[in-house]
Amino acid sequence: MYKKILLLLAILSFIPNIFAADLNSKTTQHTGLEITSPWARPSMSAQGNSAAYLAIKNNSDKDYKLISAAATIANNIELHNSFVDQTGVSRMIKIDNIVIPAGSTITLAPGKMHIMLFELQKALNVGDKFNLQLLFENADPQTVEVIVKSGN
Ligand SMILES: [Cu+2]
Repeated sequence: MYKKILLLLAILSFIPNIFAADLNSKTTQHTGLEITSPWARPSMSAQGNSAAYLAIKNNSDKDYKLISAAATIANNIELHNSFVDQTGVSRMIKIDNIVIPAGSTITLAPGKMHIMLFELQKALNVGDKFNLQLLFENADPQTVEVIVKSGN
């Protein structure tokens, strides 16, 4: 009986580690920035473009500003916002930064703000992963692993 309980406790003590590994999210304790669910669209070809999406949660009482992103898989990366023009055509525009206000979450998503990946070094296929570094004006850079998938 005791052996069974001990075994159960041993198994339970592993569970939080398993979940932590699966969460695919990163928190920097001292800044309180938490980046979740980074993903990118597949590209049509190498030299093509893609866009990366993720959510940034600011658990702190201070505003943070995302100023750029970097990845070895793309020669040129810009922060973009999407909008629909007067004729109903979807367009996107380069933006200088993305503010993540204290205590709130900013979600980069299709049709909204995104991280534009220009001039890819290699084609991005569903299931591929790459590292993306996020650079903040007032916080340490954070690197997240982005998974390539199709979706909205
Ligand atoms: Cu764009």
